[in-house]
Amino acid sequence: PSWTRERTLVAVKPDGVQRRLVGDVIRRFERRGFKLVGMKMLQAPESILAEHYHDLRRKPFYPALISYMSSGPVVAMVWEGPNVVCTSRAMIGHTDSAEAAPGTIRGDFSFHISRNVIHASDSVEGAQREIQLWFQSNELVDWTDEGHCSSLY
Ligand code: DGI
Repeated sequence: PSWTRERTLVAVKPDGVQRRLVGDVIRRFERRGFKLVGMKMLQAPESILAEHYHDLRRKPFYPALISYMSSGPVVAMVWEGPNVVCTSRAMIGHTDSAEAAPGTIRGDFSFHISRNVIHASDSVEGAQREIQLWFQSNELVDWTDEGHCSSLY
């Protein structure tokens, strides 16, 4: 492609799964034109969560964060496309739901930072690290639009 291939990790958190928001999240990323290259549902193990939130380990809310993230399965996804890291952050909205603009995922579905529905990597380097943490390389699928009618004309 003419852009350097960029990927990001998006995860619907346990509250998002329990509230049946997975489809809406996928719809928003597809509608934007991003390409889904990996997806799985899992009960996140403590080892992944500890690594994922390593930088927050000394924060007072850390134990509650880990317990929230363990309260049910998450749906982890890898999305690909130009500027996908930055655009995904704009699409999910501010970390603190109270600050999240309407139209963003958090701004539409959440009113509190402790139940903010979704995760998306906040930098290209962070995304690479998080994708490696959550996915094996054989769980990521390279595919092209060959079967779609737009490739026929
Ligand atoms: O990348 P984000 O998820 O937007 O934000 P982050 O990496 O700074 O924090 C990770 C998660 O930790 C965030 O989605 C919700 C939780 N968190 C962050 N700051 C606070 C918090 N939870 C509570 N209860 N209070 C906080 O101040």
